[in-house]
Amino acid sequence: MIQPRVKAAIALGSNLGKSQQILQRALAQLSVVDGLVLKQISSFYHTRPIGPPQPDYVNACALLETQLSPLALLHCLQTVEQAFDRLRVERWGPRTLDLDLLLWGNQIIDQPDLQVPHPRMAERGFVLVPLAEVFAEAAQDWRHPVLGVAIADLLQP
Ligand code: ROI
Repeated sequence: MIQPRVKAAIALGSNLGKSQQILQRALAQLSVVDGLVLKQISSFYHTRPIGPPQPDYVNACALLETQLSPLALLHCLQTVEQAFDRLRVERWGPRTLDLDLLLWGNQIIDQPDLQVPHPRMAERGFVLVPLAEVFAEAAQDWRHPVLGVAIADLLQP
């Protein structure tokens, strides 16, 4: 059965290894996944770490159209993370590659292994700034399904 295409948004982050290259290669891997089309990629942002002291991050966001279910998309993101030997020593510590599913259409999902919208996205500048960039280009009408506001408005003080 052909599934309809749903808009989804992901966040990318890295602060171990050649972070910029890692994000570029992760995006290249995602671009060849069946049932997934990369529609928009933000600029890469150098950001100060939130959490324990560690190297600065490179962060970005991407808008996708996907025929994958939320869980299938999550597994796909995890597979790409593993391909980069995702190394994460501690929960809030440095990592080679972090791929987070932020939004999947307007769905609200609250399962032990998957929460969408991502529960901490609205308070993280390193997510909201790149996300607002891709939304301004391609998804102005899309609102945070829980908070009911446009992504750009989450950035307001
Ligand atoms: N800090 C920044 N700047 N960027 C991240 O991607 C990031 N990811 C994390 C924590 C440790 C919360 N801090 C971060 O998981």
